[in-house]
Amino acid sequence: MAKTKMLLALAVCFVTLGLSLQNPAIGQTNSGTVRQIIVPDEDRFTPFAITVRVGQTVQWVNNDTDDHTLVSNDAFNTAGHRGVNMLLKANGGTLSLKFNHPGVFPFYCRFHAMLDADNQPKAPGPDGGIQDQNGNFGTPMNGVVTVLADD
Ligand SMILES: [Cu+2]
Repeated sequence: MAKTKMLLALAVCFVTLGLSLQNPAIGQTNSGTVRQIIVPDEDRFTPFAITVRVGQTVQWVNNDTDDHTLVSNDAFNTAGHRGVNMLLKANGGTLSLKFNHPGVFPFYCRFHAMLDADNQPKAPGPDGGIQDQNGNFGTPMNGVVTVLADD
Protein backbone atom coordinates (compact mmCIF):
# COMPACT_ATOMS: atom_id res chain seq x y z
CA MET A 1 0.00 0.00 0.00
CA ALA A 2 2.74 2.41 0.94
CA LYS A 3 4.56 1.55 -2.26
CA THR A 4 1.43 2.30 -4.33
CA LYS A 5 1.02 5.69 -2.62
CA MET A 6 4.65 6.50 -3.28
CA LEU A 7 4.36 5.58 -6.96
CA LEU A 8 1.22 7.69 -7.23
CA ALA A 9 2.98 10.67 -5.63
CA LEU A 10 5.92 10.18 -7.96
CA ALA A 11 3.59 10.08 -10.97
CA VAL A 12 1.94 13.33 -9.85
CA CYS A 13 5.38 14.89 -9.54
CA PHE A 14 6.36 13.91 -13.07
CA VAL A 15 3.07 15.14 -14.54
CA THR A 16 3.46 18.46 -12.72
CA LEU A 17 7.06 18.76 -13.90
CA GLY A 18 6.05 17.94 -17.46
CA LEU A 19 3.31 20.57 -17.45
CA SER A 20 5.62 23.22 -16.05
CA LEU A 21 8.24 22.43 -18.70
CA GLN A 22 5.63 22.80 -21.43
CA ASN A 23 4.51 26.15 -20.02
CA PRO A 24 7.65 27.99 -18.98
CA ALA A 25 6.94 31.12 -16.99
CA ILE A 26 9.34 33.08 -19.20
CA GLY A 27 7.10 32.92 -22.26
CA GLN A 28 3.70 34.52 -22.73
CA THR A 29 1.20 32.60 -24.79
CA ASN A 30 -0.96 35.63 -25.54
CA SER A 31 0.51 37.09 -28.73
CA GLY A 32 -1.39 40.35 -28.22
CA THR A 33 0.34 41.15 -24.95
CA VAL A 34 2.58 44.21 -24.79
CA ARG A 35 5.64 43.78 -22.59
CA GLN A 36 7.35 46.76 -21.02
CA ILE A 37 10.98 47.61 -20.38
CA ILE A 38 11.33 50.57 -18.04
CA VAL A 39 14.10 53.11 -17.64
CA PRO A 40 13.77 54.03 -13.97
CA ASP A 41 15.21 57.27 -12.61
CA GLU A 42 18.73 56.12 -13.49
CA ASP A 43 20.78 54.83 -16.41
CA ARG A 44 19.55 51.29 -16.85
CA PHE A 45 16.84 49.21 -18.51
CA THR A 46 14.70 47.00 -16.29
CA PRO A 47 14.18 44.16 -16.61
CA PHE A 48 17.55 43.59 -18.27
CA ALA A 49 16.26 40.58 -20.20
CA ILE A 50 12.79 39.56 -21.28
CA THR A 51 11.43 36.72 -23.38
CA VAL A 52 8.49 37.22 -25.73
CA ARG A 53 6.77 35.26 -28.48
CA VAL A 54 6.69 36.13 -32.17
CA GLY A 55 3.92 38.66 -32.70
CA GLN A 56 4.35 40.37 -29.35
CA THR A 57 5.22 44.04 -28.94
CA VAL A 58 7.82 45.40 -26.55
CA GLN A 59 7.36 48.94 -25.29
CA TRP A 60 10.24 50.91 -23.78
CA VAL A 61 9.19 53.58 -21.28
CA ASN A 62 11.58 56.28 -20.08
CA ASN A 63 10.69 57.35 -16.55
CA ASP A 64 14.02 59.12 -16.11
CA THR A 65 14.51 62.89 -16.29
CA ASP A 66 17.23 62.41 -18.96
CA ASP A 67 16.85 61.41 -22.58
CA HIS A 68 18.02 57.91 -23.50
CA THR A 69 18.23 55.97 -26.74
CA LEU A 70 17.29 52.55 -28.04
CA VAL A 71 19.98 51.20 -30.36
CA SER A 72 20.04 47.72 -31.88
CA ASN A 73 23.31 45.86 -31.33
CA ASP A 74 23.46 44.53 -34.89
CA ALA A 75 26.57 42.43 -34.22
CA PHE A 76 24.23 40.04 -32.42
CA ASN A 77 20.70 40.99 -33.47
CA THR A 78 18.88 38.08 -35.14
CA ALA A 79 15.30 39.13 -34.34
CA GLY A 80 14.72 41.91 -36.87
CA HIS A 81 14.65 45.69 -36.40
CA ARG A 82 18.29 45.86 -37.40
CA GLY A 83 19.69 49.38 -37.48
CA VAL A 84 17.24 50.74 -34.92
CA ASN A 85 18.60 53.96 -33.43
CA MET A 86 15.83 55.94 -31.77
CA LEU A 87 15.52 58.63 -29.13
CA LEU A 88 13.66 57.67 -25.97
CA LYS A 89 12.57 61.01 -24.60
CA ALA A 90 12.75 61.93 -20.93
CA ASN A 91 9.77 62.03 -18.57
CA GLY A 92 7.59 59.30 -19.99
CA GLY A 93 8.74 58.93 -23.60
CA THR A 94 7.87 55.59 -25.18
CA LEU A 95 8.99 53.47 -28.12
CA SER A 96 7.43 50.23 -29.31
CA LEU A 97 8.70 47.42 -31.51
CA LYS A 98 6.68 44.43 -32.65
CA PHE A 99 8.81 41.32 -33.11
CA ASN A 100 7.89 39.14 -36.08
CA HIS A 101 10.94 36.85 -36.17
CA PRO A 102 12.41 34.52 -33.55
CA GLY A 103 15.89 35.43 -32.37
CA VAL A 104 17.59 37.81 -30.00
CA PHE A 105 17.43 41.60 -29.94
CA PRO A 106 20.33 42.93 -27.90
CA PHE A 107 20.13 46.69 -27.45
CA TYR A 108 21.84 49.53 -25.67
CA CYS A 109 21.65 53.27 -25.05
CA ARG A 110 24.34 55.06 -27.02
CA PHE A 111 24.40 57.92 -24.49
CA HIS A 112 25.23 55.55 -21.64
CA ALA A 113 27.08 52.62 -23.14
CA MET A 114 30.67 52.38 -24.20
CA LEU A 115 31.31 49.66 -26.75
CA ASP A 116 34.59 48.88 -28.48
CA ALA A 117 35.01 48.05 -32.18
CA ASP A 118 33.85 44.49 -31.53
CA ASN A 119 30.69 45.68 -29.79
CA GLN A 120 31.88 44.44 -26.44
CA PRO A 121 31.49 46.47 -23.27
CA LYS A 122 34.82 48.05 -22.36
CA ALA A 123 34.40 48.06 -18.63
CA PRO A 124 31.48 46.01 -17.38
CA GLY A 125 31.12 46.30 -13.64
CA PRO A 126 28.71 46.24 -10.74
CA ASP A 127 28.01 49.95 -10.46
CA GLY A 128 25.55 50.57 -13.29
CA GLY A 129 26.04 52.80 -16.30
CA ILE A 130 27.63 55.79 -14.58
CA GLN A 131 30.96 57.13 -15.89
CA ASP A 132 33.67 57.36 -13.25
CA GLN A 133 36.54 59.88 -13.03
CA ASN A 134 38.72 57.61 -15.21
CA GLY A 135 36.27 57.66 -18.08
CA ASN A 136 35.12 54.11 -17.54
CA PHE A 137 31.51 53.17 -17.47
CA GLY A 138 30.22 50.45 -15.22
CA THR A 139 27.82 48.00 -16.75
CA PRO A 140 26.77 49.72 -19.96
CA MET A 141 23.11 50.62 -20.29
CA ASN A 142 21.86 47.67 -22.29
CA GLY A 143 19.46 44.76 -22.36
CA VAL A 144 18.17 41.91 -24.48
CA VAL A 145 14.84 40.73 -25.83
CA THR A 146 14.63 37.03 -26.71
CA VAL A 147 11.89 36.24 -29.23
CA LEU A 148 10.57 32.67 -29.25
CA ALA A 149 8.81 31.10 -32.21
CA ASP A 150 5.05 31.07 -31.74
CA ASP A 151 4.47 27.34 -32.10
CU1 LIG B 1 20.82 56.30 -21.68
